[in-house]
Amino acid sequence: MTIETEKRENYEIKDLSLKEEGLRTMEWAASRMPVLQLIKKRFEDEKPFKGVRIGACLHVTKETSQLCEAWLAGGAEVYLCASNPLSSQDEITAALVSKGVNVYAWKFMDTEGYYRAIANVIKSQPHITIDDGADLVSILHKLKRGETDEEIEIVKKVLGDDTDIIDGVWGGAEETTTGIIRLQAMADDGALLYPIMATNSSPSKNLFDNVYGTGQSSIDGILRATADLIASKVFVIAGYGHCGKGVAMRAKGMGARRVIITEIEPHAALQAVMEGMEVMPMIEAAKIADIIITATGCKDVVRKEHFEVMKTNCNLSNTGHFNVEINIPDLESLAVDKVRIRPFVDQYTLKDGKKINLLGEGRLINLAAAEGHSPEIMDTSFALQALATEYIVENKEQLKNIGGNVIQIPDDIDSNVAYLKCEAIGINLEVLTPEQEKYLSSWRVGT
Ligand code: RBV
Repeated sequence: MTIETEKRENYEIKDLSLKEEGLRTMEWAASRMPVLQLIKKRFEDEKPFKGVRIGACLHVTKETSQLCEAWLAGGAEVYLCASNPLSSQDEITAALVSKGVNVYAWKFMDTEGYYRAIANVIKSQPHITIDDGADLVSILHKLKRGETDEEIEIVKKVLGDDTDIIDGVWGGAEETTTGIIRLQAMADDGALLYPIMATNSSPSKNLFDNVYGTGQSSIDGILRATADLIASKVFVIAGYGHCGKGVAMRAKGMGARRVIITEIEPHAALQAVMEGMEVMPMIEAAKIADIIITATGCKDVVRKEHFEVMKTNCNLSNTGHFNVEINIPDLESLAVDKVRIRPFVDQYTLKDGKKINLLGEGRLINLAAAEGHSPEIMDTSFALQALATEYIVENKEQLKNIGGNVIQIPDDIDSNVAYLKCEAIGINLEVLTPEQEKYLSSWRVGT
């Protein structure tokens, strides 16, 4: 089904009249994102983005609206498209248009709409790209390489022959693990054409956003989709990276009877066991699961052989960036019937009458059925993104020499974000005495 949109040169969104609701929600988010507000205030005074065009492909949420406001305060022209077809909040898109952001995003975009939106951001000839999953970077590079596929065909309908835009880009930043993996693979192949700051690799991002953000918002997504009880259930999590750890911790806290992890990596598997969880292959876990959630960044984690052994009424979801972790074509091929039971639940009936519930079309459940991570978490993630953007402007000449590499946000920027967050939420730290500093820095001082 194609959603009807409202279109102008500077936006394509669902409904401009949702603006007031969006503005109220933006205020709600602002009051929970103190670090970003501090940065916004400084940007307002210093105007680091005067004359700078920022092209961003992010989940268009109330939290992202605050990052956009910080960029606007700094004098930027901002072009924003969705990084997932299901994650945009339509009231926020309307409010952002009223603030002067060029927005191309709506909830339930189809493939055509999704790539048309990316094309509109590319058309602005951004100096800086901000990605969540690397779709914007990927399309820019495909255009440069002169490749054609279904996505590029859609993009070209917007751009015409004017496709050589990448040369004007100074640098970019990437929000998520999956994006970093894609970009690092490009860099290793010599295919990446400009430097990208790995926001996701900063401790102030992945120690909090990926663990506690994903932990809470994924459970929130499952609950909003199903309203099922978690206590007493067998809860299976594929992957025990930062995201899997967060989900497992919260599933345990909600009273799941068994929390089971599937892993390919021995350290992660051992960590899970030490935390009191079970570890087993998916083919075993699938037989007993009430709820399965994938958090691996890999494809086909749940596939035909697993659907075949599942219990009836198993709830299946994904919190990884792309909808490839659950093999949906396999599920479709086994099913004799499919019914949308609730807004984010598709119930598949298999030949033997067994029911399998796919949540949020296998797209990241926290953003499809819920609202993504809470503002308190995105405060630090987007503070880093704001500062990464400023870093790119300040260092654009040096970045030319770095070329197509994935680079870290400098440590001092990262720790400053963490210090500011502590201050904002009233956490007082110890301070080293001069003797302690000396002790820690000198190898001459004995034990
Ligand atoms: N994420 N954004 C939000 N509320 O805007 N919630 C989650 C939001 C990001 C998060 O940083 C993660 O790395 C990425 O979405 C996964 O696509």
